[in-house]
Amino acid sequence: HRPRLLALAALVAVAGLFTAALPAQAGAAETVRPFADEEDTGADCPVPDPGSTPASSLLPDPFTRIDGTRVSTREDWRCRRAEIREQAERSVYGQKPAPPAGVTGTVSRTGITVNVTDQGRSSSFSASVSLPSGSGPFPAVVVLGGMGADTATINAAGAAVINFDPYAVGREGTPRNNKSGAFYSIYGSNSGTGLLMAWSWGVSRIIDVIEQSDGSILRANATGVTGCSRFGKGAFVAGAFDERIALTMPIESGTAGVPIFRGVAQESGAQPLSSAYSEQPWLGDAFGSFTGSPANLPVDTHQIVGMIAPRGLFIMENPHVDWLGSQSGAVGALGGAEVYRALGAGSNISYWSDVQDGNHCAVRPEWRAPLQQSIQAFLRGSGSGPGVIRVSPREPADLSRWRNWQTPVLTSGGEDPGGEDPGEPTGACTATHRT
Ligand code: MCU
Repeated sequence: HRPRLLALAALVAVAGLFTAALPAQAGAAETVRPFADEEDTGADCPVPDPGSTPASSLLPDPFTRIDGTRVSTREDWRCRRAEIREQAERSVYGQKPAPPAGVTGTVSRTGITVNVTDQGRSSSFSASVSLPSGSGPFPAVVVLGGMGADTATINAAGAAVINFDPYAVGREGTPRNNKSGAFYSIYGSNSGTGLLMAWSWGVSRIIDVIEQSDGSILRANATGVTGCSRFGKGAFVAGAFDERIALTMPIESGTAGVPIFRGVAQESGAQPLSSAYSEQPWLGDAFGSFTGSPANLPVDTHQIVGMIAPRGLFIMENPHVDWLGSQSGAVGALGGAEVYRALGAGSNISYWSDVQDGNHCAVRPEWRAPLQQSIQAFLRGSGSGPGVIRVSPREPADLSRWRNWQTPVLTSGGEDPGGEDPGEPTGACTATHRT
């Protein structure tokens, strides 16, 4: 039986390589799917009532379920992710409603219109489109809020840019009990859901419209999302809460974005949790009871990174502005990268904070090549992602100081794991390349 076993092992290994590299749905045996057809593949998972979780100043173990057992296979991640999703909605961002009863709209070469009906109410918004040269159909990157995203490079890489104004679905400058925008017109101005989740809902509804279109202009199943600063927070949440998004690229997102909550609370100069909570209703109302005690949070942002795994993710941070908490950003990325490694998709996540220009939301030459490579790999199906963790020596990060759990070796379908070996944990790390 040995040669057959070897052949099988080789096949599994090759399949593993392909899934890590290709955004398209590969063979039936695949377990690592770089994106899904559904917004939430874990909607059917049983999620027990978490009750109250014990306080911990360290990062919660992403691999331990609410009932205390640990995940052991890659397939287990789908329902473990559903638990994290539920906890994150309850304590951090507020509820993202299930897909609405009705979504209609249009896709043209210059714009997208979206009409949503749910719970007997309706609202609409639109976004403009700028296509790359060529005939298409094209993959697309939803750019939240315009600033900081290198739209010229996105177009040059062959992807359309969808310019989405998040304020159309969730305005800033309102009190928490009188939120407004297309999301709140449907779900209520006193909804406890924060703006970041409302924005993420807007991105999901744009994807619904692309899916319904005839596919002649924009390809369904080839959508990315990006944005800088407050819109980096939004891009991060959008990618985490819609599994159809194949590539997530948050830029300089700061507190309420990628940086771990437990970290920004201690990082000198970083925006305090209470400040991010009160500056705008970005986070859900429920987060108000955690601003002074992040140790009580049942989740932290490394698990939100884990919700994106194994899909394409490129986290960009600026270590020159203390307010942005990039050290905590690196810990969020490194902690979440452990989920990618466990799923055999370690090269699908990249982190890059080693940049020269200190200006917040500058368009940076250092990010051009990895951005282009990410679009090629995750939206166009050619080659693999950059797979680089490049932490600025200005803001070195040490994951080991933040965790007391180890990353399990997850099995897949009863076979040997087909992807890459988890290898050594990434600890203190400056300018480490991983491929
Ligand atoms: C990094 O994102 C925010 C930050 O949280 C705010 O405190 C600051 O006012 O604005 C940043 C931003 O969105 O800059 C454009």
